[in-house]
Order: sequence, then C-alpha cells, then structure tokens
Amino acid sequence: MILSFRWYGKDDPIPLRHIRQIPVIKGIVSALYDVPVGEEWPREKIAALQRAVRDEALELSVIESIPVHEDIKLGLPTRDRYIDNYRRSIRSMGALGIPILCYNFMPVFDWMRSDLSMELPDGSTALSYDHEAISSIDLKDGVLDLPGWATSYTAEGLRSLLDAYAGIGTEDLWRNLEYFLKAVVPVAEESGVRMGIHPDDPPWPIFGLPRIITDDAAFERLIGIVDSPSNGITFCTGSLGPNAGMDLVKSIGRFTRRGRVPFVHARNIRRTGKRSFHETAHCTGSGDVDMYRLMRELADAGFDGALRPDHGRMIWGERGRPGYGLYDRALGAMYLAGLWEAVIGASQ
Ligand SMILES: [Mn+2]
Repeated sequence: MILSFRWYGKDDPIPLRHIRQIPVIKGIVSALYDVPVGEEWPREKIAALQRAVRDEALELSVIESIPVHEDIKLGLPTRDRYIDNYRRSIRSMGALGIPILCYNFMPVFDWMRSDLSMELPDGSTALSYDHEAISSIDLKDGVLDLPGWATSYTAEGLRSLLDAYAGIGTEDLWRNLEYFLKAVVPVAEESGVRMGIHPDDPPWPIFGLPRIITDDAAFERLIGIVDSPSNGITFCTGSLGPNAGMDLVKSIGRFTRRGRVPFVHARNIRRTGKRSFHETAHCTGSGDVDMYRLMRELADAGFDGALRPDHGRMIWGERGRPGYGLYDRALGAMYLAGLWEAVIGASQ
C-alpha cells in the first residue's frame, strides 16, 4: 500500500518539504492545474511535476484528476477530440511510470457542500452538506451563491451548461460514460495505468443533474463496461458514507478482491439526517465510517494500491483550502498508517 498525500502543485500553500516530514508518506497525488480542461497534458509538464516530487524524495503515485470535458459527459460530437487528448495524456502518464489515474464523471459540479467551515463542538471547522439548503438554491440565473463556487463559472457559462444537461438523464450519462471508457480503458491498460472513478459526492442528484456513481450496483455496472484491471474505482469513504444503505466494509472488500480498487480516499463523515452530513476527523470514533474495519478488510483483500487521507478539518487556527489543510490530514495519515501497520502485522 502506498500511503499518499494530495498536493496542489507549486501554488499549494503546503510545500512538499512539509509533506515529506510526515514520516509515513511515500506518495504524492497531484495534477497539472494550468492545462485547460479537455486539452492534452504535455508530457514534459507531467515530467517536471514528477521531478519536483522526486526532488523531495517522494513519488508521484497518482494523478488526480485529469478532468473529463463536459462535452464527453454530454455526449456531444466534439467529444472525440477531447477523448483523443485524454488518451494521449494517459499514454504520457504510463510512459513516465505514473500508475494510477483518478477521475470522475459528475456533471458540472464535482463535489458540493452547503458550508465549508461548519464549527464542530471542539472549535475545529469542517465541510458540511445539508440537502434542504442545497435544494433551496435556484440556479436559473446561473448564479451559485455559495462560498467556494462563486467564481467557478460565469453566470452565462453556468446557465448554458445547465441548459445543455436539460435533456440528459441517468441512462444518457451512463451511455456517455460507456463510450468514454471503451475508448480510453484499452489505452490505459496498454500504458500500465489503472483508472479509478471517483464516486459522486454527495451520492445523489443535485440541482436536477443526474449522478450515477453512487453505490454497489453502479460499481458493478461500471466494471462490467470494460473488463480490465484498468477500469476501476477510487473508493472514497467520505463520498459514499452519506449513503446509509451502503455497507462500505463489504463493498471495499468485494471490489478490491476483484482487482478493481487502485486508489482509496479515507475520510470520515457524520450523518446528521437522511441527506445531510458533515465531515469529521479520520478516526472511527469521530464519524460513521468504521475506519478500523475498513483497513482490516482492505488488508485481507490484498489491497496494493494507493491510499490517501481525504479531507481533514481545519484545526489549530490553520487557514487554507477547505478540506486540504496540513494539520488534520497529517494526523489522519499517522492514524491510517498506524491502523495499516496493525492490520498487516508489520511496518511498511
Ligand atoms: Mn474523495
């Protein structure tokens, strides 16, 4: 198992040399943030990122993510050009020996929260989601008045994108995902790259937009589209956790045993209602995800991919990118490494 840590590149307020000081971290999860969505990732730029990571004695283990252009999700004729670029980017990853690619297939918004700094009883803050609050937002003017999203789209851009999705239902989105996977997975397999789709966060439709990667049935359908070890899942416990009907431990074991879990996001959440929750510290006692049983199941299933602490709280007065401060994710990393050492009965 490669314990890894997300790094947002040179603009991340957290430098690699700080991440390196978390003793258990071996891998870095990162991306190119200056390539327009849909364009090919220049190989030399990926190589430069890899070099920067290696200069701090870490390894670029995962690309998260190469974003999937909306035209691919919408199934527009222009998708073929973007899919070609995607395939070329995957080939470059493979040529450089970067083994895992995380991506998602969520229309328009790749994650959604109603509050980015909900205060918890101990004074820390965490991201939270309240479906009523989200449902009360009217997007018809193209304005999403939520902190963190205000600048993601122009009003015009958001409006036209939502219009484009008006005719796209769940089955259409599945068909478009199928078209994409049939085109890219063989290239990933040839290149030695394992793709893992990130589940929808939260795992239900928002703003009337379809969302399909939400549960075991969806995972089963996904892996059946192309039967390849390169067609897998990024098992994000924090994204799936709000789905109270899902047995995360059973699910992670089931798909890991079939060789379809190259990457795990370990995050804990506390459900506060049918469709509301907030994020918590990583440990079992803090939320509804049984992190111990999950890690034990992963070990039993022979997990050999990368795992990273996902969103942490903001603690000790730290300010920064919501969910991606250093302190709580570092605590999470140490906790997860401790669990792993215990369940496999050896240090790594
Ligand atoms: Mn995640």
